[in-house]
Parts: sequence; structure tokens; C-alpha cells
Amino acid sequence: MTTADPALRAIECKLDEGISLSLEDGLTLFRTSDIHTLGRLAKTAKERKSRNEVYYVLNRYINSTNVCYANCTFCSFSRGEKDVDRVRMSADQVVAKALETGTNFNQLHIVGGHDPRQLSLDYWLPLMRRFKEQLPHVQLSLFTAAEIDYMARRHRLSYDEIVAQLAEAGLDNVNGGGAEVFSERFRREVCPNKVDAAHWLEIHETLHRHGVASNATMLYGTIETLEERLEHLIMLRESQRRSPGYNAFIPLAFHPDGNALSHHGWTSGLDDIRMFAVSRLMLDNFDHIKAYWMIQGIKVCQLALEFGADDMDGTHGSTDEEMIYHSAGTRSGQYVDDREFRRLIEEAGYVPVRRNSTYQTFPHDWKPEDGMPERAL
Ligand code: V47
Repeated sequence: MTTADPALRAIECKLDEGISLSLEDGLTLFRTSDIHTLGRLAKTAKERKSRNEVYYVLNRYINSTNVCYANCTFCSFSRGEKDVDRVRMSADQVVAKALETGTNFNQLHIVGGHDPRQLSLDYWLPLMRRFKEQLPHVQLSLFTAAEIDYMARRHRLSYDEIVAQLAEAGLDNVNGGGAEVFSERFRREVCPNKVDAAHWLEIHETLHRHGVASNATMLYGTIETLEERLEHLIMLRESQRRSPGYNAFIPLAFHPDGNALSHHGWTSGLDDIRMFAVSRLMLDNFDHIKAYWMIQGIKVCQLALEFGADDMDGTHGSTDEEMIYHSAGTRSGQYVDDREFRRLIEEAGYVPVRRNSTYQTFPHDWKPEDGMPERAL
């Protein structure tokens, strides 16, 4: 039987007084066997931020290229130029994919790889303008900071210069990937060819200055220590203090199939649930903690709502072909009907709320002909 952990009482007092938690507090939360109190604290923190609401988005997810030269050891998705199963979509193909979704959706989520033939402003700026002309109500959630860093270096532009051009072409939000774990030790071993932590943070802070929102993630379940997870969360909290503009934090559970870190295996249900709760409690200046159904599986996502999560991400629209998690072994499908989101959220005792990338909210049966809603969170 679990007994109440007295060490959580001091943490609860800090939370009630609005004091940010320390790394040591985070370790106590990760190590407690009192999972019920952990859940209660995280749920209370969630309800202080987003009351009784839980969010989802009608969206379309596209991986526009899987060609990537970063060679991160956790990745099962990347392919080389000569691989028969490489995918590199032309701009027309990406537009066709987006349009086959119909018009009733609010977000295009696109990520790719470090692909020298696709990651260029010549490809992206005209494509973004086409999206904005044809689907003006659809927010563009494009790239990760790693892709922006790659593009900036390629064009020999400063972050300020490249972000100004992307913002002008209609970029609404940048996805949270590429963060992995900020620790230098981790990056040296796992993703040495990718943007480092300081530059990842600088890109996000530059985006915020240009009015572009962003998300943040952490890949957990490989070689990182609990201290490194907490340092990562604290670095994000400090970045949000310097430069408000992060909407959501998304814990990314490691998927082991077909990559060089397979021996770490799958994360456990308890580790997943703890990650949601600890993220919610450490990141006191992030409004949203997302339990992404495709990554965690929809059942863990529903449980995560009891542990501080307040978002389940999106439908993905039609029969799509997300590749990052499907090549690494996820058993989730490609599509969830929004009625299913609403059923699961209501069963958990919350009110389902449809949103876009920047958390403007919509009635469930909203259609583009209705015009954009007034209320933003
Ligand atoms: O940076 C790659 C992760 C990220 C694996 O902003 C893996 O809403 C687990 O940006 N196991 C890219 N994770 C995806 C991304 C993202 C994902 C979900 C939500 C949002 C958002 C953004 O995918 C990479 C890396 O951390 N990843 N391979 C793997 N085997």
C-alpha cells in the first residue's frame, strides 16, 4: 500500500505560495512512491492554469522529407539520399496533401530533416504564402529550431534575419522538437550534429520577439539522468521568463524500434505519468502540458489528464503518414476522430475545447465560413 509521502507537504506549500520548485524538489517528485499525491498536486496546478478545459486541434500532420544528415542515435526516421524509402515532397505535393484534408481544420504541423535540397527559403517562403492564400484560417506550425538553425547557416543569415523572413511569410508557430535533452553530455553522445542548447533557446527567444509562438519538448527514456531532465525543465522555465512565447511543453517518450538506442526499450507507464506531473509542477510559467496521443498512446494520454496534462494534440486529418514515431514503433494509428477526443476528455471530467496552434478557441462545430472567433486564451 502507498503511504502519504511527508516530503511532498513542503512542496505543496511552495506551490500554494506560487514559489517555483528547485531541482531538489523535482528529484523528490520523481522519486516519491506516493503517486496519488503527485497526481493531485499536478492536477491542481493544471486547474489553476486552464480550469476545467482540455484542448485538442483539428489538424494535418506532414513529414515533408525524411532525408536528414544529422544522424541522431535515437532516430529511426532519417534516410540518406540513396535509400529507396526516402521521401522528399515537392512543394506541389505538400500543398496537395494539405488540401486533401478539406478546409475544416486549424493547423498544419510540418517537420522534416536536415535535408540540403528542401531546407531552404527558396522552397519554404513561396510554399508558406500559398498556404496562407488557400487556407487563411489554418495556422502554420512549421519546423523545429534545429531546422531553422540549419537553414540560417545554409543561407549565412542571423537568426534575427531568417526569423523575420519566416514570420513575414506567415509562420505562426514553431514545433518543440530538436530540444532532446539540453545537457552537453547527452548531446555529445546522442545528437552531436544538431543545434546546441544555447542556440536552440536563442532561436525560440528570437521567434517570440518576432511574434511567432513556439512549443518545447524533451526526449526522455534513454541515457539522461533525472538531474538532466530537471535541468532541462529549469532552462525552459528561465527562457519563458526572459522571453514569454512558449505555449506548450510536450514530453516525448523514447520509441526504440529501428534505432541505435533500442536497448533502452520502451518507457514505462509510471515513468510517463511522472513525466507529465513533474513537467506540470516544474514549468509553472507554461500554460499547457501536452499529452500527444500518437506518442503516448491514447489510453496513457487520457490518464495524463489526471496528472497535469491539458492537451491531447490533433486529429492529423485523413489517412496520413506520420513517419517519426511510426518508423520507431508507435502502435498508435494515424488519425483520431475529434468525437473520440471529446468522449475521452468528458469521461475524465473535463470540458473539451477545440483550439488552434496559438490556443485561440473554437466551437466544436466551427467551420471556416463562420469567420475567426474573437476569444483568445
Ligand atoms: O526532436 C525522434 C523526437 C522530435 C524519436 O511542437 C523521437 O507540438 C521519441 O518536433 N522516440 C521531432 N522521440 C518531433 C517534434 C514534435 C513532436 C510532437 C509535438 C510537437 C509540438 C513537436 O521527435 C525530435 C525528437 O526529439 N523523436 N525520434 C524516437 N525514436
